[in-house]
This record gives sequence, C-alpha cells and structure tokens, in this order.
Amino acid sequence: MGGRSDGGGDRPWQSYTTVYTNAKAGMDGVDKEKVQRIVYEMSKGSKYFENEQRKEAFIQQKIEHMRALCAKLSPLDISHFQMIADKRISELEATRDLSKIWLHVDMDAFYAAVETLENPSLKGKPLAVGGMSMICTASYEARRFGVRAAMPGFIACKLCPDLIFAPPNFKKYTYYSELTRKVFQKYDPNFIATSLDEAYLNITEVCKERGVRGEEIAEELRTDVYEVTGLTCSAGVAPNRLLAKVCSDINKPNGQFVLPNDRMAVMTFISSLPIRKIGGIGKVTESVLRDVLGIMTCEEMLQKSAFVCALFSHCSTDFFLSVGLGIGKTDTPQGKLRKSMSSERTFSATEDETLLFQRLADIAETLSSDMQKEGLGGRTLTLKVKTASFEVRTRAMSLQRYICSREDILNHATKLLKAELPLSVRLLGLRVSQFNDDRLGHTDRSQKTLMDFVISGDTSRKVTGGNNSLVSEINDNNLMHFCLPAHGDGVGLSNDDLHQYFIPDDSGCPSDSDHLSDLEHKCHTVDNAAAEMHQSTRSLKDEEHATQLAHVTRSHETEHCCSSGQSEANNMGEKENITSLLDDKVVISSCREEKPFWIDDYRCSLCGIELPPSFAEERQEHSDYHLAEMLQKEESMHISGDLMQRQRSIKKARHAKESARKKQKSSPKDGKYLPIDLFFLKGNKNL
Ligand code: DCP
Ligand code: MG
Repeated sequence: MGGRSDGGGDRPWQSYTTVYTNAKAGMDGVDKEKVQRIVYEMSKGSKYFENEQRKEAFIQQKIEHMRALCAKLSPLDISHFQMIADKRISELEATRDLSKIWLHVDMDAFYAAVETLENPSLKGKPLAVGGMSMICTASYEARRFGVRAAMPGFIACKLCPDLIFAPPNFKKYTYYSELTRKVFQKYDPNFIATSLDEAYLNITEVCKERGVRGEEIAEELRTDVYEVTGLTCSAGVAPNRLLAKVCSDINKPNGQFVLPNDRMAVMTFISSLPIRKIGGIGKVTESVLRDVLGIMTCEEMLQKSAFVCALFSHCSTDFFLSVGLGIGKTDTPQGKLRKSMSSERTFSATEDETLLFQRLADIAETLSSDMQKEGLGGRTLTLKVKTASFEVRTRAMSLQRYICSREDILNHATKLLKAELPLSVRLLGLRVSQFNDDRLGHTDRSQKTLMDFVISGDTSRKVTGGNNSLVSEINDNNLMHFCLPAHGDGVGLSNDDLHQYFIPDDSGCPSDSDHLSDLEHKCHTVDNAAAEMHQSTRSLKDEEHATQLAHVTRSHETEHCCSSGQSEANNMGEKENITSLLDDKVVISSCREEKPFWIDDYRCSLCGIELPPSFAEERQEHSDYHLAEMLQKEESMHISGDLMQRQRSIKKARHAKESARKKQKSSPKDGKYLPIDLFFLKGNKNL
C-alpha cells in the first residue's frame, strides 16, 4: 500500500500511508515508522483498512495507466508538449500579480485550545478532542506522540497512553470562531472564512492606509486575536492565497511567516517546497505525480512541464504549472459565488431507523439555520450516505421551489433516506445547491421544473394553472430521484476536510479529487470505484466512526475560478495536436446513457456547456440537471398520462353525478341519501 515499492517484505507498515500517518504541524520529531507500525497493526483487517486497500488499488491502477500513456510519448510528442508548456508558462507568468498582500490565519489546535482555555488544568497535557472512535484534533503535546486529527481514539491511546480525551462541543467552537472573525473584520471586511478556525484576509489596503508591512499587520492581528479570545493563532503573509496558506503552517503554533512580494523570493521559496504542502494536492495527486513523473517538489512541476501538459487536462495543467511558478489567486471572490451548503455527521454505524431519522433532523436543522443566516434557498437537495462498509451513496432530488426551512429540507430528505433503508449507516449528510442567487445561471435559465413540463407539454396551461389541487398533487410528486454515480462529489466537502487535506475552498486551486477526476477522464476507470474513492479519500475526518460524536461539518463552498476564456481558447488550438494521446478518452467517456460526458474534457456532450474538469461540483450539478431533466420528462409523460386518465375520471364522475341528479329528480325518495358531493352541488346551486 501507499504506492511505494519499498513497502513489502517484513515491514508492510512502511508503505501504509493513510491520513493518520501524514505529518501535521507539530509532528516533526515524531518517530514516523513507529506511528506507521502501530497504525498499521491496529487497523489491519478493519473496514477502514479494507477501504484503504481498495483506494490504493485504484490509485495504482491509475498510476499504471498513466505510466502507459507516458510510455506512448515519442520524443517528437515530448518536444511538442514542451512547446505548449513553455507557452503556457509564459502566459501564466504574465498573469503574476505581486501587488496584493494576503494573510492566511489559522488557529492553533483550535478545538483543543478552546477546551484548554475553559479548563486550564489541561494546559501542557496531551489532549485529544473526540472519542475512542475518532478524534478531531490534538494538542501539540499529544502530536509529539504522533496523535493527530482524524485518527481513531483507540489508536491514539496506543501511541500516547496518557492521552486525555475531551468530548467536542461545537457551540463553544462556534462562539470562539465568531470572536476571531470580529477581529479579522477589522483588517479586511471582506475576509474569506474557510472553516471555523481559518480565514484569508486581503491586507493590501490596510497596509497601504497605515503605511505598514504585512509582517506588522500579522503580528498585530495575532495579538488582537489573543487578547479577544485567549487563543493563539498562526499567520502566513504572501502575495497570493495559495502561498499565504502554505506560509501560515510554517511557524505553527503561535508563529508567522512572511513571504515578500518579490518574484525571486517566491521562486526560491517554491523551489524546494514539497508538492503535498500545497492546498489541492493530496495523497492521490501526490502519489500520481511522484510515481508517474517523479515530481516531489513544486519546482519539478516546471521541469516536467511537458509531461504534465501531456497527461493532465488544461485546467489541472494550469494549476500544476501555477504551483511551479508560485502563482495563486489574488482577487476577492464575491459572496454570491457560493454554490452549495452542506452539513454532515459521522456516528457509529447503525441500522436503527429512529436514530438515523433523528440524525437527519439534526442535520436538516443545522443546514437550514446556516442557509437562513445567508438568506439562501436552494432547489437541489442531495443526501449523502456512507454505509458501514464505507460505500458512499448520494441521492439527489430536484425541487420545484427554493427551500430553506428545516421542515422542507427534512421532509424531502426523509423521502430520500427512506428509499435507502434498511441499511447500516455511519455517515449522513445533506447538501442544498442551485441557490436562488445561483451565479452559473444555467440552472435557472434552463432547468425545467415539472410545472414547466406540465405547462408546456401535452397538458394545457389552463388545466395546470387553474387547478390548485392538481398543482399540489404535482408538488407532492416533484421529487426527482436519481442515483448519482457520484464522480467525486457527494454532499460536498466539509470545510475541515477541505482545508486539511484538500483545498481550502477558496484558494483557487482544484482539489485533489479534481485531479483524480482528471485522471478518470484520461484513464478510463470505472466510475463507481472512483466515486467511492473520492468520497472516502475526502471525508478523511469521518473515516473513523465517532461513537456518538455527532461530528458536524459544514461546507460553504465558493466557486473555483479556473482557466479564463482566453486560456480555453488557447487550449482549443492545442487539442488537435494532442488527440493521439487523448484518443483513449473517447473510450472512457462512454458513460452511462443518462450522464453527460465531457467532450475534450470540457464540453458537455448533451448541451455543449463548457465546464473544466476541476469544476467537479458544477459538473455534478450539471449532471444532476440533465438527470433531473430526463426524469422530469419521464415523469411529465406519466403525469400527462395521469392527467388524461384523470380527465377521463373527471368526465366519468361528472357523468355519474349527472345521472345521479337525474336519478334524484326521477326518484325523489332517494333524496334522503344524497351523496355528499351532490349535496354540495345542490347547495351551490341554491346559492
Ligand atoms: N478538525 C476536525 N477534523 C479534522 C481536522 C480538523 O474536526 N480532520 C477540526 C478540529 C480542529 C479544527 O477543525 O481543531 C481546525 O483544524 P486545523 O486543521 O486547523 O487543526 P487545528 O487547528 O486543530 O491544529 P493546527 O494548529 O494544526 O491548525
Ligand atoms: Mg488550526
């Protein structure tokens, strides 16, 4: 396992690289091999272990395939791709913006620090927040033993026998998080919070106004945060968000690192930086880049740029080359770019339906309150279920109207969940998307609701518009069930997953899984396997089963902007030349009939809309849209059939009533026993 060849023999743990063994801040001096061995021994044979093995096999398959692709490249191809890469590198270089100063702030051992603040007797002790099944974070004292977030508590205990456990208390963390945000606001009113404990601040203005450097602002902000909360944080200052995030981790805890707005300084900084340090490069991408192309540092992205160009989509190539150049996002995205909101909980696997519905109600409540805080209403509801054997399923429904209330969310979510039961479940999540302020617009402009179909279809507008009972009947049927193949996106990443293992949702880089989906397109791998792996690799925090931990994670994703229209245009030119390599894709793309595939990795086969591969979420929503449309069509056919049936029944009923009336007239005796509807008919007449 772990993608390395040195892992076999009598030390199999050496290659067992799960998230538990990946070093976090404060774990530098840890005996990695000891941790690996303990983690390996304690998880061997578990469902988690089996799942890791499946994932690993999947990665290996991808690696093999990419190696085969690489081997196909002739020297001529390579020099061709080198030309393309060089051109792209100079285009990207031209976009380098050194005029902004970004600060990334990240609280230190956040949950553990809050617990210690409220219970000073914990100070200086190895502390884990969580339980035997899973821990959310560990104090720096505990990290020295190799204990870290996402690790099952029982493994952590083995690593650190004196470990103290504190149950999580999300209310407290939210309270302190809000205090920190009040401080952030003073430095940048438009700061971007990516989780409870981290945020990006554009401090360009405040530096200018006060004639100070980023370093001083970082010092001041950290002091402010400490004074207001009693908690320490770490900061990174850099010309863009991608680098600021890397920098904030360098001097953790309670430290800061400043990267000057100078090209040479950036290039030197990036040259030896391991690729895994970059938000958006997780275990999968790291393994692929390392094992296929031998890329370990950011600088090597540029050295191997021809191969990067040959093997990855345009969007991923741009990302990788940008990483090699140390270029990241410098703009402040608009708040309206939020595409979805989600909430999920992990718990011990259970089949108990009462418990499951209770969990679902809690999640609906959290989600609803989050949505209401931002005044959002959404029209697609997605349920995510992780089964006891770590299989991840997503079920979505397209709704006719925007919903945000707990009742509405729960009502629809219940229907989705019921369809899955009986089932042993370890995680439930809900996501609402297609917001009323959906910027993509394609959904609002073109997504037909059932009502639209009824109105525009066989059934006449008059019938629908004028008959409320029919409308409500349709409302009850407005759910469009479809089983998404879930190529990577379920209920959306939780922030914590994101910032820890994949992308900070607004760092401007595609996620690890996006690169994987990139590979999927190039490596014809089975969709479901990919889905499972994406899901399980990304929800690392949930990988282990919190007892009754009820670990809430929320995801507030914003849109990732990728290559500009211009770069797409440029890429068009390149496409003709790379068909030889990408010919394979044609085979891959033959997805299930109802699912659009992406021509040239960009264009939807069904409607022609262009979405780059890294826009995994938009792509999923887009697939949802087509699936919904198809199902709506089917449904509307049923409905129109039903309507005809119904009209027939109405005619029949009228006919029956008429004859009853006639009967009544002809036999007054029967009048004593008027059917109730005739009574009303009669009554109305009298009015
Ligand atoms: N968290 C979680 N599950 C994870 C990772 C994190 O529940 N897999 C929670 C607990 C953390 C908080 O999110 O306290 C912030 O995550 P960080 O990655 O920033 O970790 P910490 O703040 O705990 O430590 P650090 O000092 O490394 O930032
Ligand atoms: Mg933190």
